Amino acid sequence: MMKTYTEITADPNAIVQDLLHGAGAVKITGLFSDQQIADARAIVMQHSEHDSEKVTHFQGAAEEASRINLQRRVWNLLAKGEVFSDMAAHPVMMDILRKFLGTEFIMGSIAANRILPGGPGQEPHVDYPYWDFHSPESHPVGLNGSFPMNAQVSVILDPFTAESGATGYLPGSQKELRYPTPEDKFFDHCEQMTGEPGDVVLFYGVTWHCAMPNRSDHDRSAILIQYLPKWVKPMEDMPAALPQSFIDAASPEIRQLIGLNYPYPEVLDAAKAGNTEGRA
Ligand SMILES: O=C(O)CCC(=O)C(=O)O
Ligand SMILES: [Fe+2]
Repeated sequence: MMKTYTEITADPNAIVQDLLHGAGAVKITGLFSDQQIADARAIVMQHSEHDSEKVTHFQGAAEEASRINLQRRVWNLLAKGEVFSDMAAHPVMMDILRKFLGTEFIMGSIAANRILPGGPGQEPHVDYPYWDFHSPESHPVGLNGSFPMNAQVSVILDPFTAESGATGYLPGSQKELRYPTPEDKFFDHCEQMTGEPGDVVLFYGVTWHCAMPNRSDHDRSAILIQYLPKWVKPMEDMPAALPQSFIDAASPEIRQLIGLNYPYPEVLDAAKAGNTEGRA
């Protein structure tokens, strides 16, 4: 069972322990105002009303393919409203993530997942950069979950209930880095990350999880933010997708998050002698 923290009680060290050795997920309340949630939700709804062809993933069984247009993504949210920069760089989250992923961590993606009434759930999975861990041989030998290369944040925009398809997850499954198999009977054992609009769930992405089917009569949207250590290749190419005016005006935190502080890969032949501070 995941623990709940408030903005005031959030102790980064305790949360890091919960992510690594406890349930693998925590809920934090009180980070966002009703206005911020309403703004974010309106933008997500507007951008997903007629645009269901965007890439999505973990789409579930073939028989659900006909309903896949009921699960909709909105990518590159930093470009779509200032509220998403406030969400990405919330100081309470930044503090926890510095402890979990190292002080110079980055953001790999900020997108919305909207599941309309009747929309299908996903297959249980682990998240990027482990999401092809069904082929462990494509990763370095001995890789395990003892140190994190991912943290996931869901900012909940609609009531997340058992009925509406709150994210399902198996507490403790982050302790062994592997994909769930049919024998694990994920759906018999999973709990759900239920919450109210404005609640935040922070989880370690090697925890088995998936969106569940939306059997309610209302939309079920969340902002999904992926954070990574500085040296993991991000999933969304944010510097390429954002206008130059956004980059010029970005705060130090947003510059860090979109990867502008970490120079590699770099053409080192062209690097100026005076520029080599910190390199071997
Ligand atoms: O929307 C959700 O509940 C979870 C989505 C998810 O896990 C994913 O797309 O990787
Ligand atoms: Fe996921």
